Amino acid sequence: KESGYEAWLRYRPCESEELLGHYRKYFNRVWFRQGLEIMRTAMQELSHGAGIITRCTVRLCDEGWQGAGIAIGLIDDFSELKDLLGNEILGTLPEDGYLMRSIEHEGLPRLVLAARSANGMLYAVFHLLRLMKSVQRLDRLNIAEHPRNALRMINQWDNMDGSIERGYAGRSIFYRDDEFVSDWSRIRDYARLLASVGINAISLNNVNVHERETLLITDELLPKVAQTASIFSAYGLRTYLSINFASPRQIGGLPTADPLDEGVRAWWKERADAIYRHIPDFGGFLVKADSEFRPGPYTYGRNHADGANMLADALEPHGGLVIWRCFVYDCLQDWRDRKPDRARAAYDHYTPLDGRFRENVLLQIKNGPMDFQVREPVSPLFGGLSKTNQMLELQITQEYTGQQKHLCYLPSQWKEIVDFDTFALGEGTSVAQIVSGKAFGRRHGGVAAVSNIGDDQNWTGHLLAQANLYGYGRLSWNMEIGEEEIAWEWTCLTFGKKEKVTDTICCMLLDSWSIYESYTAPLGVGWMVQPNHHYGPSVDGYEYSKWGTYHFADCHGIGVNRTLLTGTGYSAQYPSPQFERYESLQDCPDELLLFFHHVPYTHRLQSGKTVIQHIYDTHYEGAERAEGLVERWKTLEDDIDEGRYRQVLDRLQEQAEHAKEWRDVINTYFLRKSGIQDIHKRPIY
Ligand code: GCW
Repeated sequence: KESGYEAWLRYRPCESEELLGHYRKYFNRVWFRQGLEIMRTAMQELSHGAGIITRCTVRLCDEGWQGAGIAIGLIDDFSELKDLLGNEILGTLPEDGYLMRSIEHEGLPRLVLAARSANGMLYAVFHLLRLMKSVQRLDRLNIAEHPRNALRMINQWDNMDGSIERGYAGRSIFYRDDEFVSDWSRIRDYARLLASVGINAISLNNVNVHERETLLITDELLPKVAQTASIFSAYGLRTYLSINFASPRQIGGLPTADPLDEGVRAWWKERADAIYRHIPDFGGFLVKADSEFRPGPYTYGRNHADGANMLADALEPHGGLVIWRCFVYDCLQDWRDRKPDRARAAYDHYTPLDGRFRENVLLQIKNGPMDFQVREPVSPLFGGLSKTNQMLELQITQEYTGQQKHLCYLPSQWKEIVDFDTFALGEGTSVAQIVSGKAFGRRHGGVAAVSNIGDDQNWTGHLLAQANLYGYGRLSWNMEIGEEEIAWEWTCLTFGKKEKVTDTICCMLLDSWSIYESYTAPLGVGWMVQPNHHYGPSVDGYEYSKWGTYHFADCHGIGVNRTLLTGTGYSAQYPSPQFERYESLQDCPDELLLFFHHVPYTHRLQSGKTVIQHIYDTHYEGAERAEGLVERWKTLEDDIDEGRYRQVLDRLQEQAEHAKEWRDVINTYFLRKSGIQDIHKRPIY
């Protein structure tokens, strides 16, 4: 039975005889120049994938370039490429970019793949394999590609005991019982998946760094870290570690972790030197400090620039980076006190420090001001900072979006985020342009996302959640790719090109975020989940807690007043005209209304419906549409292998049941609070 383990790297022999003949002409000979280890990886991947597709052994050779075939090489050590493609075009190729071009040579078909770096070569090879898997011909290719973001990173939230914080697909593939695993093959397969979509960095442990993981930077554990890092290096990924800011005290025997203390600074320098002795291409540190009870510079009366710069100075001689998270807020609030607003926190903490971070520091900013809810506005820190390197943080793991039991295709959400116009430099300053570093001419930039994989046979628990990992990679490469295109690519690579299958699955994916949103927390207000594990409905689950996560529903109305005029003033963290749009009750988009405004249940939305009727309608429709996903999937029973068909069916059925629970809990709550009946008189329990 198929398990889904191969994910989108599932190669099968080409079924069309004609195309098979076409491909074989090319793969009869592949010329390449041996180079770095990544080059060898690229050639292995090519031989493996193309070997299966063409049912032939791929013939690799490094000289005697004649006849039909494929030529692969780095621009600088394959001089023939220059004659073929011209110096001009090669000269403008950015780092990690590549060209793929079909040419005819004395009437014989040839394909040339040229890259500036070994990473670029690997990406070119995976691109070529993608084309072949989606049964495209190779005789009219003229492709020039390059990544728009320099850092394309994955954050593992794995703990060494084998658990994964917010993991929904089994246990860690990296650790078990406080040790590294002994079978590395799964890690290698993970590296393949990541590299195939252009990911080039990975942090290996949870940002909440517990006792055991604090030791990852010690001589005891560094050899194992290095072994893991070498697997990723072969696929062009640099390894990062999450560190504990209190390490000098906790494991270094120092009395303090004050970032301005000379002893502390020397301690980190010494550790950085040791790390680079073990891992010459080590990426750097990822840091969660002064957040949710993690230690940080505030303990010593220092600010976050002091903390980040101290680590940056230790890494700088080795070319390492500090990635400092901006998820910093007061998590000991009193719900009675309406003055503090968690949504304001990141902006309030970090804009005063703009320009005070070292060149090798990046601030990693969650997409929204709260915490990966199904709907949030874009964090106003994007645009609020102009003199600091920034990175966007997304969550692939579905903490608040159905925990990989519900289908929720996240590229739909991410596209809205990266396309959002911050107006920071006037109209047309998108989040994508800011995080790439382009808008403000920053040296470093990029995107990171919390992984959704574990040791479940199909990696992601819900097989269709693989599309989120794939989609993240593709978007981190180029944020201009559309979510439809990504859905189509992924479906085609995973399930084959049959139109009925691709059409059905793509539409399911593309509808799924809106479906999930419609039966969960309404109109951007967020939360309403069960505390701690965050699965399933509990409208007041976070209402009277200390976390700063309130909807303020009472018998009159609901929503958080974040206006400048009468509320917390959060809206003023956005420049014009976004500020005015959110501030105004009339102009605020419906989907974010309750994030910005507290309104009576009878308030009329732009859609023409009242808030209360909107809640009822979307929850009935949402549960019905979830049921519809099951029906749509069932039409594919004869088109998909049983193993994968069943897995998905089970999850979709569970989702449909659970969506009804969401519907009922929410509708009942608001009927009781508001006393207003559903105009359609549907049953409310
Ligand atoms: O949303 C919260 C999660 C925590 C997580 C934290 C963070 C890693 O519930 O589990 O901790 O965000 O992003 O630091």
